[in-house]
Amino acid sequence: MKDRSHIPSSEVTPEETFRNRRFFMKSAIWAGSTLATAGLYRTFSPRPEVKNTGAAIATVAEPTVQTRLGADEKVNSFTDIAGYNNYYEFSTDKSEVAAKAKDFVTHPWSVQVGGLVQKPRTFDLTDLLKFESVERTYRFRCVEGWSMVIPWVGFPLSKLLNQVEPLSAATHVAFETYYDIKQMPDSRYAGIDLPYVEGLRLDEAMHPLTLLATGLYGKTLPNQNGAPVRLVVPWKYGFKSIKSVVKITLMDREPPTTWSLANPGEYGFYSNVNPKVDHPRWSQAHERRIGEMGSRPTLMFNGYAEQVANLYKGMDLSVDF
Ligand SMILES: Nc1nc2c(c(=O)[nH]1)N[C@H]1C(S)=C(S)[C@@H](COP(=O)(O)O)O[C@H]1N2
Ligand SMILES: [Mo]
Repeated sequence: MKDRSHIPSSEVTPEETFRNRRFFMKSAIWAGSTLATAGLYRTFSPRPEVKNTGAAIATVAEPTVQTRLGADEKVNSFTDIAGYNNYYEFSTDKSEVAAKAKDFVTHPWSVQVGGLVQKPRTFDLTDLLKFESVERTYRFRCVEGWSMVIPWVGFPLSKLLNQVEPLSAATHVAFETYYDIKQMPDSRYAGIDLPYVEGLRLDEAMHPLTLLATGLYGKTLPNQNGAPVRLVVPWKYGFKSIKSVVKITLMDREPPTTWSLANPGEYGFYSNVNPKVDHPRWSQAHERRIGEMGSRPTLMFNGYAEQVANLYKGMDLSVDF
């Protein structure tokens, strides 16, 4: 982490503490399938005590709730997560993104939220860090066929959307990534139109699993993972989880999305993880978990069917892919 001075110490968890915390998290399980329950996220393991080990560690505020939704699967290492990245603005080579994004300026930063809302508002980074932070360990499945398990830190997107009060006409949410060719010189080789844009239906955006992440592994989000704030939608292919967000716009129609603009036959708006709907050029039935040998079966909705399948009732997911 080059500079975390913009992150209040209350937001920073030392890795040491984080590792101890893993212990507690093991016992934390997804408490049920009914997401409508208010306060659901409070039913997990109690906040563990933070021991000051004497190192340069402030007594930090833990994310208030830790939830493991990667079942008992092994969490990927920080090195895996921060060293193997898709971020085409910086490089199309996964192993080069980290180095090329190293000096990306992520502060000051603001996210402009508008469109069909009662109270349009620009949130700067300090505003975003005021949302109560939670830690969520999610499976993450790239459309290319690899996956990881990632301990994100962030807050439900719904909390931000509720503050701007979507109008009843709003049905969708559009997202846009920061773009500056000077800071992202290799973006001229990206082969996609930039800025990178993504979108969700409003009910998907409001779903409690949908996060705005500001960290991972208890630390400030690395630039290569989409600092300072990125979307995480764990039941969809990774490209829906748009990085370094600067704009969120409520709309009354499906917004354009980068990969479906680039190749509509291969990438749809929904892009739900679905082992039964193959990519035109490869099967989606299995995936390679980074750090594992061989392959494992891909799960419907990436293993979150119980939580999200109801969003797609009545839809033909091979048509609305
Ligand atoms: N702005 C932007 N967001 C992006 C991408 C990108 O190239 N640009 N790549 C997507 C893809 S394909 C994946 S798999 C994930 C990768 O996230 P990670 O590097 O944190 O694992 O980010 C997604 N978000
Ligand atoms: Mo991806």
